[in-house]
Amino acid sequence: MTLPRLQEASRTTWAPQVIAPSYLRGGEPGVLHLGLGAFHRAHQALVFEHLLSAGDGRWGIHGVGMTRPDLVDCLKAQDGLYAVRVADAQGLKWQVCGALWRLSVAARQRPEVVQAMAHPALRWITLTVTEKGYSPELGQLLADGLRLRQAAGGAGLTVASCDNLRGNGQVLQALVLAACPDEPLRDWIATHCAFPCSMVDRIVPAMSAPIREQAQAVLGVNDQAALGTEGFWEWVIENRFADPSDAAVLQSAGVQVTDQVPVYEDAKLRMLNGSHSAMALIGAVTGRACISDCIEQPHIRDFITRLIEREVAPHLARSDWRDYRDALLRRFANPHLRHSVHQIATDSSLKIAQRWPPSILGQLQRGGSIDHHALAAAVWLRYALGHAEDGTPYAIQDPSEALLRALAAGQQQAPQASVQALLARPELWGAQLPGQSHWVARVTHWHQRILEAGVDGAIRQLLQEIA
Ligand code: CS2
Repeated sequence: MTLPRLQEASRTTWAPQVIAPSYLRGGEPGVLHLGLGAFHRAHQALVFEHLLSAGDGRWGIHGVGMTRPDLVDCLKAQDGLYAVRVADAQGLKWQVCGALWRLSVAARQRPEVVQAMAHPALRWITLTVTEKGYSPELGQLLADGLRLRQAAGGAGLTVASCDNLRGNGQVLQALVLAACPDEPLRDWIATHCAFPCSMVDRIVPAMSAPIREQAQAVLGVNDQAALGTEGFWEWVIENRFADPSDAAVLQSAGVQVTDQVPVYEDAKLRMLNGSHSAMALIGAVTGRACISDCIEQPHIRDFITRLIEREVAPHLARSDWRDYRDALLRRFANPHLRHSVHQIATDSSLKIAQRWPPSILGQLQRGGSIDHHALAAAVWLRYALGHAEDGTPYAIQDPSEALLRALAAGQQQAPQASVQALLARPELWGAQLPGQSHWVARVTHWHQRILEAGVDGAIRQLLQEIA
């Protein structure tokens, strides 16, 4: 039997336990979102959905896919609707999100996206374009839109980067200002627009066939854009808005508005994302498919716990980091998520510099252990060979794939030279870490252990040897 597609027209057939939009959808969106990946749809879109459901119609989203038309076409065929399964030890629920009111693809409809930035109803632009999206082209797209808005005499906008980059608001503002050719536009942006920094947190695996099948079974309709996520979410945003009254509105939906974003950002990037990158590489090389498959191994759990406690936490200002750690270990173990290690290992060359070096540098400065991060870095070199320890090949999806493969190729014959070549690259590690001899020595040490005993063997040795 072919089921009807998830659409407004099939509403009457949705299963009754599904949480559905209860407000009138449509009209002019107040938010333009760039980067329509799974994360946005299961995080901010649901915050805006909450506000829309509470009767504030200013938060409808014009969702813009940056390059891939397939997802946008799929969502268009579903009137912008998609289901989200929220599942963890606290329970399981399904929600259909109605916040996407309009859809475009930037690569296909650039003029439409630029025009949208000038519409009087627009109040916010949000972005989840991933680490590699912060290109001059992105700056130009925003600068072109803001120029049109300025020319039309429009009000300023809040432009919020929500990617896993340190100081993401400042990074974005600098990119936009660099793309503005003239002083008056730069002045207008500086005076009227706000670029708050944000820390966003929710584990949202990429779309998958099992979730689509479950959506079909539970909802009774065919949803090709269904997503799974966890109950936990945090959005901590800097108190810097084009319209200051937005602070209270966001707070009413559970968003934390603060001047302390770096405190949360550092903890999240180094504890969650830093552990994620380490486990992703370990899992890929040892043939474990998901983060939960890694963390359920006692030696990996101990390794990650110690990495956080010994090498990350001493450099954090987030005073409740222990609670965050406990929550994280539970979140990693969530059996519903099936969060693929290869998804997280994607673009490691851009992610790791945000996630590991601040802890390593902090530890070097205070003379503390760097062995957990050193072992993780050694696993990265092993990962770059492109096959697991049992010989199964995997794809390396990374803009630096060729470089990584070249650095990794000689590691059996000339291990020390390979480690040194990997660690010498400032584009992978930032400016300060390359050349730190103790760091090079420890990565060389753990790399040798990996060659001799495999990744699991090396982790067990570390746990035994470093009390
Ligand atoms: C992950 C993040 O793919 C990755 O690099 O570390 O997407 C992570 O799941 C989120 O930042 C959680 O908030």
